[in-house]
Order: sequence, then structure tokens, then C-alpha cells
Amino acid sequence: RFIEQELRLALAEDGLTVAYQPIVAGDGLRMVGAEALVRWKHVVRGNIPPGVFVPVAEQAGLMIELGEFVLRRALADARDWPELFIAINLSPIQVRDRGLVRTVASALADPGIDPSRVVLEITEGVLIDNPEDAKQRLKELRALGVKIALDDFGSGYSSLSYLRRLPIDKLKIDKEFVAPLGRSANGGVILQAIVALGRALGLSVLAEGVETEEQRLLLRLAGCDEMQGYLFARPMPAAAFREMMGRGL
Ligand code: G
Ligand code: G
Ligand code: MN
Ligand code: NA
Repeated sequence: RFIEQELRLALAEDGLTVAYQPIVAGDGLRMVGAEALVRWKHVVRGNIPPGVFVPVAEQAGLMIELGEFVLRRALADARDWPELFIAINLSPIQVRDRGLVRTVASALADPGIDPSRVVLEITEGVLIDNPEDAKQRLKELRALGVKIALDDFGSGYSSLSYLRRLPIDKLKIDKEFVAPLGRSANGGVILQAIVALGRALGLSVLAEGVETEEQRLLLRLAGCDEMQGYLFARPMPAAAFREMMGRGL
């Protein structure tokens, strides 16, 4: 397919970049980390969203290569903001790959990044094929000293039993549960229940998709550890992120 050919080319010829979105503390007042998000600006078609080309990479056997590009780029860039953690998304295909642990170790070693600053974001999709294999891989990653976050929690088919079965450190609550906050009297009940659940399991809890000041206040009251969303900042190129670091939120 056309898009597959073009993606191959983009991977080979430096056509992809990585953007960074700030992650802020539970009070919503200071930056504590950044999430790396891959970007593709096609010369003719303009920006192609990752929601479109990541699945293409997965189907075309390009995901390991794409994932390694993001890992190396993000960990190299993160050298410029040593006081923040860096969160990187992993496709289930990467988690299935036996070479992943070695790739991560090498991507950490090259720029000399402290593994405790690194959060690898996985989704429930890692459990579809071979849950035992996935669990093993996550344990090996944690043994490197990195943390594991379960992304998009509550969307799709997440089952609560995943929370006990997976070796994870952090929950990212899907924006679906943040959006209704403040819109109705009981708009926050599921969110509050997820925060309590995460707490009880000893997990750190992040709320995604924070867009309004009211949501920030309610999330702070709910006891979220971290927040992320357009209210604070949109994903931005590394240069803009460095500038923002100097300026503050
Ligand atoms: O950046 P944006 O909000 O448009 O991302 C859309 C989707 O693409 C999200 O689900 C996000 O997790 C995914 N995505 C963005 N960057 C990466 C990446 O580097 N690797 C993987 N596997 N998914 C990514
Ligand atoms: O990896 P994950 O599926 O969490 O990807 C995060 C996606 O959410 C990115 O594509 C990012 O651009 C998007 N995003 C980040 N903040 C907001 C927000 O406040 N509102 C909405 N609608 N999307 C957001
Ligand atoms: Mn993510
Ligand atoms: Na998400």
C-alpha cells in the first residue's frame, strides 16, 4: 500500500519526529515529566496522525523499528531536561519482541539516562496473545529500573483483573473519564473510583485529557498524583519543549 511504502521511506530517511507533552504534578502547578508522541509530517500530505500510521506500522512489520526510533530519540532528547521523567509508548508488538529489553537497555546507556526517570506506557493489548510472556517481559523491563504505566485505562475492554495480573507502577486514566468532570453532579464517580482503586493497589494515578480549570480542581480534590492535557500544554517539538522548561508552565 502507498502509505506503507511512504512510512518505510520516512523511517529510513529521518522523516519522523517526536513531540513532547508536559505532565504536571497533582496540584497542576509544576511540570514533573513529559510524554513522547511520534509525529509524521509527510512532504505532500502534511501531518499524518499516529492513530493512522502506528496501526499501519504494526500491520506492515515496521513497529519494532518505529518503536526503537522513538525510544532512542526520546531518551536522547530527555538528556536536556534531567529533572523530569520521560514517558514512552510501547506497542503490544514491541512488548512481544524478545529483543525489547536489550533495545531499551542500549537506548538508556547511550545518552546515560537514569532508568528511574523512564516510564514505559503499555496498553491492555499486551495481554491478548500471550499474557504470561507479556508479564515476563514487563518484569525484565522493571528489573532495568524503569517504571511501567498502563495507558488508556478504563477505555476499550480493560478488565479490573489486569491490575492485579500485570507488574505495573502507574495507571493513566483515559480522558473519557475526565471529560464528564464538572458537567453533571455524578460526572466524577467513575474517576474517583479508579483513583481509589489505584491507591489501594499502591499505584500512582495520572489523569489524561485535562482541558479545563474546573477539571484541574476536581482532579486535585480526587487525589490524582499527576495530570496531562491541553489545559497545561499540547504536545510540542523538542525545541519548544526546552524553551517551555526554561520559562515554566
Ligand atoms: O499524539 P496523539 O494524541 O495523536 O496520539 C494518538 C495515539 O497514537 C495515542 O493512542 C498514542 O498512544 C499513539 N502514539 C503516539 N506516539 C506513539 C508511539 O511512539 N508509539 C506508540 N506505540 N503509540 C504512539
Ligand atoms: O498515548 P495516549 O493514547 O495516551 O495518547 C495521548 C493522546 O491524547 C495524544 O494523541 C495527545 O495528543 C492527546 N491529548 C493530550 N492531551 C489531550 C487533551 O487535553 N484533550 C484531548 N482531546 N486529547 C489530548
Ligand atoms: Mn500514552
Ligand atoms: Na491514553
